[in-house]
Amino acid sequence: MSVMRQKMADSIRFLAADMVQAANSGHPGAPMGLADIAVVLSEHLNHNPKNPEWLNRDRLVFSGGHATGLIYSLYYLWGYGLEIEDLKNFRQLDSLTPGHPEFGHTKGIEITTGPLGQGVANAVGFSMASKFVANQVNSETAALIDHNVYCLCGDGDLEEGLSYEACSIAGHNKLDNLILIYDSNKITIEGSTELSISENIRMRFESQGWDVLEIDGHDFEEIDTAIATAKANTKPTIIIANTLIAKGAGKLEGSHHAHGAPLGDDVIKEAKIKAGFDASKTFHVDADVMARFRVAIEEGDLCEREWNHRQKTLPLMEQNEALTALQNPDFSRIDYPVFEKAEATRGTNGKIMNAIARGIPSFLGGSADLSPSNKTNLNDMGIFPKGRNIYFGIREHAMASITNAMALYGPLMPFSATFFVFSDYLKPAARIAALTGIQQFFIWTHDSIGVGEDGPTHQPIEHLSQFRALPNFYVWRPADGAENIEAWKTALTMTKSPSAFVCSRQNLAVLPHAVRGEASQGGYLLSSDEGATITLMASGSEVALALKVKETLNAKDVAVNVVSVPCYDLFIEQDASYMKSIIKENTKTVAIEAARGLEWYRLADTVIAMDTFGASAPAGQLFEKFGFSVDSIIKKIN
Ligand SMILES: Cc1ncc(C[n+]2csc(CCOP(=O)(O)OP(=O)(O)O)c2C)c(N)n1
Repeated sequence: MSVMRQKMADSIRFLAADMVQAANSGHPGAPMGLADIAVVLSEHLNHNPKNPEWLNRDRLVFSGGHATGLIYSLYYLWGYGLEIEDLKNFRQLDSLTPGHPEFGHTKGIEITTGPLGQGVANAVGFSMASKFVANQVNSETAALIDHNVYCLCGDGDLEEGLSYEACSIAGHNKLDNLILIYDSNKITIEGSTELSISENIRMRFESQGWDVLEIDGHDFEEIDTAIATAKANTKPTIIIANTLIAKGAGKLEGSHHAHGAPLGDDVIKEAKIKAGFDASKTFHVDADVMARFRVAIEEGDLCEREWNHRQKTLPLMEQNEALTALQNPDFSRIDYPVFEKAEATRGTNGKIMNAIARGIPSFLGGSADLSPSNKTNLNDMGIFPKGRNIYFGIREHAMASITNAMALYGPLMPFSATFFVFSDYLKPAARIAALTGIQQFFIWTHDSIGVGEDGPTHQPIEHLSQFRALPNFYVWRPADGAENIEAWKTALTMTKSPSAFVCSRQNLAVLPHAVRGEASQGGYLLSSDEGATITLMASGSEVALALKVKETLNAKDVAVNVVSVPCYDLFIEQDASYMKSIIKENTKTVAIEAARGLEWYRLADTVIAMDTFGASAPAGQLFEKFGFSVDSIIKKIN
């Protein structure tokens, strides 16, 4: 048995080494160090290479996304459809094997990783998603959802602050199906981890409520026993696997020089000879090794068929209905509120979210300890894992990485919430959501200097520009409740994009319009005059201000159009004829926004925006001070 396992592990090692050598770029060290673990993990993993979307599969996250030599070798060997040619094209243009694993690009990849630490939080998210769905669909006697979540991580992942946040949440929630395998090779790019970290990982995880196992990560029996123990555990488990980076790579074994550079032909040849492989062959896998790995296809098919059978048995009928309801959100069941009086958009947004939650059983989420301010509590919906309100604690980065994974889990529509200014703390996860095309909803309230007395630390200035610069990310800043509803209606249909709802702390007047479908195009003509010479564009709280400016100018016989732009990103995607119908030619274009505003120069001649940080004072005084008053704006237009 162990002779075969050794041959399988060495086959992975040399595929990875050959890939990096051929590409003349990549990371051979981690794949070679993890190869033994990967072989044993293959024996435990329940998955179906022919149906990577099977709901009850074990989830496998590679938090060290740089280990693509290992990842693609495994998906090739397991039979996910990658061919040897794809491995030869590693890191090349348009290949199926890019530098870091990309969800939706290569079959089997559960989530895009590369920014260290995020994968650990994603694994926590997959586990949390499974716990919620299991609570909805399992009964005491029958389980539809009973899979495990595995995550491979390295020193870098555990040095990242994000892993502390995420593992703390995992321990607190007793995520017993979560198994973190820590590739403890004590090497990062710059050298030994002794240079930068000296804490006791065992004690750290124990204090976070985890079970800790420690093994020799090159001993097949120890790996096997540890994984079996972890599967049976009632807590999340970390397996500290002591390994050698680039195991089997001769003089480079254990060296940080093997982390991220080709090993060199000579080293690879010597290593192959030492392992009893034919050194003249590259990208080669013996038939017996291939056959052993490809067992995954038959076993996976059997697993899924057994599960399908389970699903059809009588005691599960009710659970099946619950699962079907989660999987098929019916948006016609949402009874949207009507807003008739001035209200902060954080308030209207909270009411809309509650309406959505009442109609859509898969809608769930939480805030980083700000739900009373964000207005995101889902009333009468209970607390996670049974209910739909998740208490993330003050852990924004983990929160958004967790909701990324929850969204990819399958049947769930998650949201996460915080103050807009603290979106900084979760930006890396928002970026992955946009890059990957994950539909999750970011609720970001307290959207401008309108925050008032809390002062400049709490007043977002550059954030709208930052998130509008992110491709495939849609930032909504509604001007009132009706626009807020349009924003949600549009965002719910955008299943391949994250959407953010940037909402005011302060009350905003109801605009003089009925619910306007045009908001779904990002921007629309809210109020227009025959022969207008000026077009005012604004979002959120500045729309009402623009209307007041128009009123004053109208009194001076100046004709003005006001364009409300609840979603700048969508607006600039509209075709030229739509844009021309909204921003009339030969009008002086002016954008008004209590934010940095740099992106408005694409649409406007004059931009009235924030050039500095805000200040601590009542919001009304701040709008005056920073030039967001009718008089000040009219002066700037002239
Ligand atoms: C957030 C983040 N910072 C920096 C990097 C660059 N980086 C990639 S791998 C790595 C070292 C990781 O060390 P370890 O996890 O021990 O991996 P190993 O050396 O075992 O391959 C660094 C700093 C990154 N990918 N993500």
